[in-house]
Amino acid sequence: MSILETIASHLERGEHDEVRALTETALAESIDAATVLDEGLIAGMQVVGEQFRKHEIFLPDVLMAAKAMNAGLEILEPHLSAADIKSQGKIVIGTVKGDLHDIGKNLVGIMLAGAGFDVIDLGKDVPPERFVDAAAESDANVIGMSALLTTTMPSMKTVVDLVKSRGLDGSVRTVIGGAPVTEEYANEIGADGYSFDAANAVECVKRLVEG
Ligand code: B1M
Repeated sequence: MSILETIASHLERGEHDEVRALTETALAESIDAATVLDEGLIAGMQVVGEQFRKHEIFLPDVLMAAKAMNAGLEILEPHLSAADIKSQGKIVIGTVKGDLHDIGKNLVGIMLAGAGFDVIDLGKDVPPERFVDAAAESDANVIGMSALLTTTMPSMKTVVDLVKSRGLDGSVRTVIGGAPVTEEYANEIGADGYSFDAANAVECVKRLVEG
């Protein structure tokens, strides 16, 4: 078993100390941080999601896996972010109201900060008004929303509608993402952009800021 497969399998078992230590070892062995993320941490979390869907594991197991994922992400973060880059723009980001899934949103924030954006992270379970107020107060160029539950996706439309009704749609763009979210849904609700993963989110936000 490769070290990346070993990281994935410890993550599946929620063994955060092992995930942290092996993530450090992988970096010390000069494995690229993005590869450790994709083929170790995210690969393990995909298995967890599938097992949870089939009722082979339960919520506490998923929580342990999430803790292990965060332990690995903490080690990777400085390697995914780059310092001293001229600001590319400002983005307010958060997980929408009713939704507590923040691992993907955190990853998107890390990658955007690494690409030189000022990231204002509102956290999770963020009410629609809070996204729009924060963008207006901070003069942000973009609002980024994450949703992992089909039941919380409609909150994204509320935010898009609020941006329009407050007349901010000339200056503030909206981008959405998260496992159940699709490009079709983004078009349907009138969001300006959609991204399927964190790296793609950077490209999308750059395009929106450049106009
Ligand atoms: Co929950 N959960 N969960 N969960 N959970 C899912 C989402 C689920 C698909 C599992 C399943 O059934 N297979 C399912 C949703 C079903 C649905 O709605 N269709 C589900 C459920 C049902 C629930 C609960 C309702 C369970 C319950 O209580 N009975 C509950 C809801 C709580 C709530 O939010 N109100 C719940 C709870 C939890 C935990 C708290 C235990 C934990 C979250 C911990 C945390 O985030 N701090 C958890 C987890 C970990 C998952 C799975 C297993 C993994 C999610 C994850 O972190 N993936 C998930 C299964 C799955 O997604 N396969 C599942 C790794 C992460 C890197 O990927 O978040 O997709 P992801 O982010 C990606 C892209 O989507 C994209 O980029 C990221 C990086 O590439 N992206 C963006 C994300 N946001 C973006 C924003 C952008 C652009 C791209 O622009 C702004």
